[in-house]
Amino acid sequence: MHTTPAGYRALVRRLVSRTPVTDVHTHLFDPALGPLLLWGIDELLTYHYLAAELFRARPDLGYADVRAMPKTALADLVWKELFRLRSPVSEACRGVTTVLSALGLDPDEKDLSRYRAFFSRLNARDYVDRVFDLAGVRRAYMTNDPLDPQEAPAWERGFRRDPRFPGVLRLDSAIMNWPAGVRALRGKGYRVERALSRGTLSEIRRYFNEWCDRLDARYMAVSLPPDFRYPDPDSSLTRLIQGAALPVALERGIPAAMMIGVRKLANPEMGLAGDSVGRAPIETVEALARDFGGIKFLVTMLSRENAHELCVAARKFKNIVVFGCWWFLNNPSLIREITAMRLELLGLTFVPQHSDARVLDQLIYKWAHSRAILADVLASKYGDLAAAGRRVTGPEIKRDLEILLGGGLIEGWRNSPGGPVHSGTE
Ligand code: FIX
Ligand code: ZN
Repeated sequence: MHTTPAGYRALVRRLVSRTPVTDVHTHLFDPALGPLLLWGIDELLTYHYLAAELFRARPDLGYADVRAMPKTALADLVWKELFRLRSPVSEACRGVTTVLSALGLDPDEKDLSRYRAFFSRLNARDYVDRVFDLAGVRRAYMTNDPLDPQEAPAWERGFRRDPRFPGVLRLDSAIMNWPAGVRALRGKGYRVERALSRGTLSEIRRYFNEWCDRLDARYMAVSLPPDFRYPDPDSSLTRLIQGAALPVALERGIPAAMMIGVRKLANPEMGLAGDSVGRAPIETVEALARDFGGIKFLVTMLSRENAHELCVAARKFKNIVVFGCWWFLNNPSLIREITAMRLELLGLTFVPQHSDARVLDQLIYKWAHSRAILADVLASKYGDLAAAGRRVTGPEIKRDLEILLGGGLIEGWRNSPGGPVHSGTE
């Protein structure tokens, strides 16, 4: 009978492994979007997490030299430096090892030739089925940017959707560093000016609405720097969020996702790998939740300290849904700490993890690793409950896991039109 943490651990691990996951934030794409969906050994090894670790191992390498390398040459170098000359103990390295083993490959080949031969025999659509099955993923929300010239044409032509890839409208390219987005928005036919007039805010709302329709967007998302403030009448970003993004989220009844604490290009030489972290004032999150009570805010924060403060904010505001252990927090030691903290402060009312996968195969490791930790932490909580005289049964655990992993906290919630809405328009 599982009445101790150890007793529960085997049961919970088994049930977690069988619970299909809704992955609420990835950079994966519907296979119909062709080359945008990255997969295979060379993409795995040139993931920006591993690029950053390559420079740690080989500080003599020039940033520009590495940027100029062909993808296969870079993958060969990463494999040699991080997997052959050193044990692949980092989370990103261990992840590749987990993927290779899950695919039935020897994860300790001396070079990439056998892996490349294996992947050369696969096609994207079949491989999506195989990875989703191995990872136990039911749906993987995309990150869609209509202002990305590589992505927009397929959406404008239209294509048959794979329901496993729900759309998400990403706002960064339109509203960050205003007026940087003006040219791209005008190029899409939106009559926006540099000044954030009523007319420009109205056109940006039209852009959001038209593309939420086209994407069937389940939510809108933006990543925000640690110095983002609300209220802040002097900030274009704040005015764009307040006057365009949030009114559209409210009228459409979809959540607004805020991913807070990223300092873009702290080292510009490293591109995607050059972003860093900063602690943000939790007061900003609380003020938005308070002033836009009819909107559900999906929030994840990048700094470890903010992870605790966000749990407290979520206790104060029912329209905050905390999700994932984002990016630099997506490491076993921190996932364990943050998940325990969330269960203790929020019960089952949070989304424990998202993969942030950029390469399809990563779903396998990101979910295998996170499932194991979630199971252990939950088992210890069920053991604590048993010690308090309350045994939790298998069916109850299955129910709890569906709540945590099934996506219900994101989907199926219509913003209640109630609550004060400061539209923010002039
Ligand atoms: O803003 C985001 O969606 C971040 O997750 C990415 O920009 C980041 O590069 C990433 O993939 C982290 O895991
Ligand atoms: Zn992301």
